[in-house]
Order: sequence, then C-alpha cells, then structure tokens
Amino acid sequence: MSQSYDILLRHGRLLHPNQPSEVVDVAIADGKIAAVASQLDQPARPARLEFDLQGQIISPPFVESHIHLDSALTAGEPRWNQSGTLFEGIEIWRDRKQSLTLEDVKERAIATLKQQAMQGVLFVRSHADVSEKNLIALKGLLEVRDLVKDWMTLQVVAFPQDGVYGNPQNESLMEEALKLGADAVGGIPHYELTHEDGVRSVHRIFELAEQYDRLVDIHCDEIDDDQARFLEVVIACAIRSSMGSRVTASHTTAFGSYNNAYAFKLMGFLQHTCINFIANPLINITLQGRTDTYPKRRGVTRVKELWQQGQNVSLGHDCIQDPWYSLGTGNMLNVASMAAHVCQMTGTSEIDACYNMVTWNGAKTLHIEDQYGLEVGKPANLIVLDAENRYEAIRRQATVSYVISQGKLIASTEPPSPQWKLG
Ligand code: 17E
Ligand code: FE2
Repeated sequence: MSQSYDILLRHGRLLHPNQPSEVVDVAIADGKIAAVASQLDQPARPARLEFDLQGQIISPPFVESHIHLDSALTAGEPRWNQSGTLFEGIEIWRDRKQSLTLEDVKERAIATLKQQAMQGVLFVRSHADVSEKNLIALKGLLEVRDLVKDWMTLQVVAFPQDGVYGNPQNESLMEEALKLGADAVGGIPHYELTHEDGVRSVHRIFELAEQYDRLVDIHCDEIDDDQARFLEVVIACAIRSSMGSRVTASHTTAFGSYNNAYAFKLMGFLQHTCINFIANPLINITLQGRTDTYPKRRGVTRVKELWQQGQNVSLGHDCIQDPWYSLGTGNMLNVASMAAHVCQMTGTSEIDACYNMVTWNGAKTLHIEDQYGLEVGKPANLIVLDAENRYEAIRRQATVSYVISQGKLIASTEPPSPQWKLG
C-alpha cells in the first residue's frame, strides 16, 4: 500500500557528493524524506504538493559557513570604506557598533537570513562581535537563532573583533558569550597587539572550547603578511587536543603568501589533524592585495591544494553589504563561481568540488550532518535548482526553483525565461 505524502517531487536529478547523479522521485512526509526511488507509485491520496521537476537538480541546501550577520546591511554607515582594507572596515564597524540595539541587529539579521533562505541557504554560521561592551550583537543573534529555527539553522560564533586582549574586558566578554549560549569560540590572532598575544589568544580559545564544550572557528591570518603564523598554532592546538574536526580556520589568506618551503611543511602537519578551512573568495579578492602594486596577490588561501590533500574546505560570503564588502547577495553559487575563478578550479572535478564546498563540506564544518543529506529518514531539507548538473548551476548561476525546509515549501522562484523578439 502506498502512503500519502506532503510533497512529491517527480523526475528530479538527485545529486550525490562524489557519485554521478540519478533521476528519481522524492517523497516527503512528516518533515522527513519518506522515499526516494526511480519511480514511486502513485500514493493512495494525492500529495498535497506535487511537482514535475523535468530533470532539474535536487540538492541538499546551501550552507553559508561564514558570515557576519551583526554587520550585514550596514554598508555606508556611518561612512563608506574608501580604502577597501580590512583595517578601515574594523574602524568603521567600531563606530557603527556604538549605536547597535537589539532591534537593529535582529531586523537586519532576519532580513538577511530570509534573503539567503530564498536562495536555498538553510544552514548558516554567523560570527557575532563580542568585543562590544553590552554584547548586543551576540544577544541579538542568539534571539534570532531561536526566532528562525523553524526554517533556518543558525550557529553563532563568539567573535572578538578587536582581539581577545585588545581591551581588558574582552576576554571575560567572550566567556560571558559562551555562558549565554554561543555555539563556537572565535578569535583573531593576527589582529592582537603582539605576536605573543596572538599565540596566547589561540591557546585561550581552545581552553574555553574544551571547558564549555563548543566548536572553534578562528579568523586566522587574514592578512597579506607572509609572516603571519597563527595557523601553525591552531594546527598544533588541534593536534594536541584531538579536537581536529571541531576546529575551523577561517580566511587563512596569508597561506597564499607563504613561501612554498613553509607552506609544504604546514601541509604535512595538516595530515595529523582534520581541521576545517573556510575561504571567503568574494571578499578576500577585494580586501587583500591592497598594499601591493603589481603583481597583485589574490589574497585567498590555498583552496585547491587543501582540497587535493583531502582537507575539508568550505566557502562563505563573509559579508553582505557591510563595512568590509558592500556587494553580496547571499547567493552561494556566486561564491562558488568566484572560488572557481580565483582559485583556478576549472577542471571538471574542480568545478564540482566548488559546488560541494557550498553544500556538503559546509555541513561537515558546522557538524550538522544529522540534519543534512538526501537519505531517506533525514529531515527534508532540500532545494531544487534549475540546472542539469553542478557545472551548469555555477556557470549560469542557476535559479533555486524550490526551497524545502524541514518538510515545508518555504520559497519558490520562477527561472527567468527571456524571449527573443527579432523573429
Ligand atoms: N572582520 C574581520 O576581521 N574580517 C572580516 N573579513 C570581516 C569582519 C568581514
Ligand atoms: Fe569573517
């Protein structure tokens, strides 16, 4: 006897991370993926919604593994970043954050999350600046995490933008943020006042993560300085604490500036742990290289080489319209496309890898694999993309036709259909 379904998707091309896709029907009931088969029987009662996908992709949702929702949608406030550098961005944000209110943070964060969800992003990790005396950014985002939980999974990182030791209160504010429920401990060792403070901050971050049982996600070596050497400290702490897969090094743009003798040594050390990397190619291609004349560096970490070595690499936007990056839409195919360009990942398996970096790899970084994937029995989180494969999805920046979150259709978009008028 066939049962009844809430949603029935016919003739969709189901993506797998590392195997060819297959055309299948997918049935959704009670918030879960109820059945996947090459042809499902007609249910006894018609599904509440049924779509013939005509070969469009069925994919797990996009994962935005690195964004700053507390600053999203503030570009130009109180002034535009004219130099385009990270440091001017930090100065502007320091001024803007003086006027934060819970409502301001919540409104902008929810507006951004809706924009993301409509484009197929259902899992987001956001940093929240905790070097701000009232922890408004953090408290706002923790409230948002709860407000959106029926359609979006949000993780919040306690991120000390001005450094753990940049100000005497910051260390205790970071710990307070963990007590309030932040999911991960962040850091910014390359922006601490001295190299020693940077090293000490990484040790403290690991200590707090172990004490409060949280993940680690550190802004690490986001600078063109080839002497920024905090990734090695993160790797050492990950090896010694056995926390590897719970640890993420974000940005690591200096890795693109290291000499190969040093970079190859690090690559070797990385084989003793399994930390995650997050690159943010949209922003770092614009933020970095600002002190170079020509040749001008790309300022993105060694994405291709890390991926080739089997390290888990995912990609993020980092920003949507804020003091560091005034562009950005929330569309993860835009991020994947920029990675393909900047990291020169244009081989066929490399383009597919860029897609996996905004889907499965991000899920691995976020430790949400129980909610993520297209297997029967998993929560029905999936998207339909108007493309026949990953390459076409990235090349054409394909439309996300349907977004299904926890078994409910939460958004749909008609793909554009341009008409030729010259006969
Ligand atoms: N803060 C930071 O330190 N680095 C960034 N890329 C952004 C904020 C967006
Ligand atoms: Fe960031």
